Amino acid sequence: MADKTSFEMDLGNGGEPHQHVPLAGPHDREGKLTTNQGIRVSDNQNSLRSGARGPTLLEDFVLREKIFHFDHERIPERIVHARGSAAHGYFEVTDDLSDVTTADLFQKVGERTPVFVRFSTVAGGAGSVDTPRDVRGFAVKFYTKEGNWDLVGNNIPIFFIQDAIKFPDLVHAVKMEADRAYPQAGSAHDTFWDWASLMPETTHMLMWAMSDRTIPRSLRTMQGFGIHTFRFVDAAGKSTFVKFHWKPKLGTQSTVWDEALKLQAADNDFHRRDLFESIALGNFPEWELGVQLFDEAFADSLDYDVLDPTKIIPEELLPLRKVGRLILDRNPDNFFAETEQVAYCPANIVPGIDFTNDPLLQGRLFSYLDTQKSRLGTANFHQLPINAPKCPVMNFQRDGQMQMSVPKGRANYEPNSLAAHGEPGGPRECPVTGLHTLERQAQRDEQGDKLRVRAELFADHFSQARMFWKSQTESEQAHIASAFVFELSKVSLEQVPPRMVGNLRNVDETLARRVAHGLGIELPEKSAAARDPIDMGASPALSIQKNMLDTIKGRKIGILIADETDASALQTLIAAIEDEGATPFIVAPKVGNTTLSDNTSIKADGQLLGSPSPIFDAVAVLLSDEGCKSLINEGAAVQWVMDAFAHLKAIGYSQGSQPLLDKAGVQPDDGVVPHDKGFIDAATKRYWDREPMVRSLA
Ligand code: HDE
Repeated sequence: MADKTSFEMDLGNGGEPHQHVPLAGPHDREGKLTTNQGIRVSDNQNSLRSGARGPTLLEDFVLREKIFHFDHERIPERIVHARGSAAHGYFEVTDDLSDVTTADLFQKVGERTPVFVRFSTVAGGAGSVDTPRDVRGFAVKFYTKEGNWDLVGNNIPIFFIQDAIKFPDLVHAVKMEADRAYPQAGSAHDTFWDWASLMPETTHMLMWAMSDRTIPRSLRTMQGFGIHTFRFVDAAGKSTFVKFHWKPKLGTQSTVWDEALKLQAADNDFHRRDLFESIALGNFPEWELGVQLFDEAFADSLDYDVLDPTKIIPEELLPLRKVGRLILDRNPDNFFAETEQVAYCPANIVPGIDFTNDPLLQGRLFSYLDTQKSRLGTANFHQLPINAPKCPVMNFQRDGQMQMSVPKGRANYEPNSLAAHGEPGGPRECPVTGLHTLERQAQRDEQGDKLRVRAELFADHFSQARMFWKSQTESEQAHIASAFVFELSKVSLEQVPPRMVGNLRNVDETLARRVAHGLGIELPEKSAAARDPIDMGASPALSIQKNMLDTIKGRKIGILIADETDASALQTLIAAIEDEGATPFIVAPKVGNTTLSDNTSIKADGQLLGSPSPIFDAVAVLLSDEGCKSLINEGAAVQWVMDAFAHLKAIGYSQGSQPLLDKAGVQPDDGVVPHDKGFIDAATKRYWDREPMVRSLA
């Protein structure tokens, strides 16, 4: 017999001798490798062949089963929102909503409901990068005692389109182009802007998409929104309109565009890693749930339609009622089984919640079941552990591919009288406690002839886009104008940029002029507006910068060291960062060992080349004179400091580091401080005023 491989003795066989295997009972099987039929495998290193150099035998069912299963490991990725990261956690009520809804999860302060939350980009494939300019999905599955409720939202409170019939066009236009299959994951290309510029209803969303909202710093620092107007229903059947808002505990934080671009090289998994690591470290991401509640009379008093998903209700006009908090405290055990197989569906509601006639929502109610069947392959996808409700499920649905439950008896129909014969008769409907669709009289425009039309106020495409623009700081406005310039500069269809700028003239003349100037084109004719915009004033709540929290909690601070870095300065800085609930991350030229000033040595968390400064929220450069000399001609070190400055981050420095700062072009400002004089305070902010020094914006 030929020799076995050298690793057979210690790999994969659980240390079991290869010969004289006794017949084992179940208790002997612990830790033993088996086939999917439960047969213990004797050799996981060699396939069965006829002679050491002979052909592999068809009868090797161990090999065949292993490869067969492997061949089918992938499932179709989501057509949109393919790239996602998720976590488990809970929702806790802080102010009960029993005055407006019977929804069980909102009845008692302190009540906790388990959740599974999946964040995603929209356009890119499952393996695409985490930081393109894109809307982020924010999907929450509440496993309530009354069944699953899915609030499948985004990090922006409105959407591109008003009617579901336009969704396939939007997605085709934004995803990689049909013939060339690029670009992956980004909207800066011909077909997206060709389509968007022909669809004035997208304008409000385009303003948000070109703002820093679409380049979030972390999934933990994004807002979330239910977008559509939903309804709460109370015990008397009275309905209250509701809009859902998630606000991150750490405040909303974004990147600057150059930083987002560089993150694509620095760490493709930047957001996924950040979420996973934060939870693993016990820095649990947290959001507050706020609701906007209103009635039909309030809705009728507005100049826009609450059924139009391209409109918001400003918080200043209708403040949020804070009702609960969402905490993510557990990473998935298995990415595929949970994050990939989770199936959200906006049609999953529980008693006490109901839909409205928002035409986009109505289309979504139809779509998601359909997509889950094609993605997960069977109508029984709800039985997968991540999708299964945590309350009893009983009905007469039977069979289908991959049926996991084994129902007993003959009762697979209803009505039946089997119980009269002593047989189980199965479950029965619940006229009182079951979910009732709200019975209500049709309101304005809710009934009539069958028509393919939109309600009148949907034709206002620009008022809220203007309100959004007005609500931003100067720096945010410059980012928006520059994002339009960046994206439209990538468009090769000559007719498109002028058409888009023509639309922007309806939003704001200065914005349009700045974009035209940035593109180097003449200011085009203003496009005709389907309905004249009205002036809505500003809503400061829409600005990220005006609402930033000055904290470093949950942030990551990079510290660049080299041989001879001052040991006590390093220890003091690390302690100060940790005291504030942030994470220090030591970067050095060599990851293994750096010898500090007191001859002790320290292991770095990352090597310089593999840990560029875009991955940090603020940085400190702690070099001695000698250490600085050793790095002054190192491109990665110069770039490290240069990027931190250009990305408007705080820089703490030791005296010895000054030559490196000088070479990187760092100019003194409030954010550039000695490492031991106010660095922690400085690190709570970004330095927007610095921006004109480092790049020209539109
Ligand atoms: Fe989705 N959307 N969508 N969508 N959507 C999907 O369902 C669809 C829309 C959103 O993490 C798909 O399971 C239609 C708005 C999120 O698994 C699909 C329309 C909003 C996720 C689908 C919309 C969303 C999806 C693809 C227009 C914000 C990811 C895979 C009528 C409120 C959920 C899947 C996750 C996923 C259809 C519009 C949010 C194809 C037809 C508006 C967060 O069913």
